[in-house]
Amino acid sequence: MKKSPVLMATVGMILVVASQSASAHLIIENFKGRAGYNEFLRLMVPHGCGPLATTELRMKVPVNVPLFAPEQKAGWETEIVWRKLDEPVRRGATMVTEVYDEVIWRGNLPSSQLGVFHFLARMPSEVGTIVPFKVIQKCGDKEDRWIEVVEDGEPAWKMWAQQYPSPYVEVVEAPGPQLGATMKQLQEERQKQGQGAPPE
Ligand SMILES: [Cu+2]
Repeated sequence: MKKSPVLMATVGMILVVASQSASAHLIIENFKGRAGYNEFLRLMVPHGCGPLATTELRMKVPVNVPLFAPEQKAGWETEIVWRKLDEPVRRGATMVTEVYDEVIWRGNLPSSQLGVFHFLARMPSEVGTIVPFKVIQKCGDKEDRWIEVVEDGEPAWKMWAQQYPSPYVEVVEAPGPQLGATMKQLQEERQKQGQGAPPE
């Protein structure tokens, strides 16, 4: 059958729409984190597994993120999974024997709605680092694994050439210390005020 121009145009539009929805992946809002900052980040879940509602999200906490806290999300069960270290490591004044491994959110998110999952994460200090937050999205028995990353040293945009790119942030230069002063300045000020060490 000879295709009419109208039909061709319609087919073209469907392809465009389909590829647009396919590229609305799971992402971290803004894709950016300031070096060394405690950032409040948002995992955006714009769709389910095809038409299926999302019932669980498992997000991996990268090893170079030393501080992490997920929001307690209304209507969702939030679980943190810890990982025991082979050797304890020193973090500030304390010895750490366990680190964050994963956060699991369980609930129900219709495929046509945007889910937003907040969390706090401390950024590494090296500018240009890509910090992936790999996510397994479960929709009942089906799952989509948003875990693909690029090789070290590749530009961040190449993440979008992957079929199931991991949500990520790229570490960008901080405009200055997050608290407006360096740790040394703060320590001096604490001493002046006769304050002890701050709580962890
Ligand atoms: Cu998508």
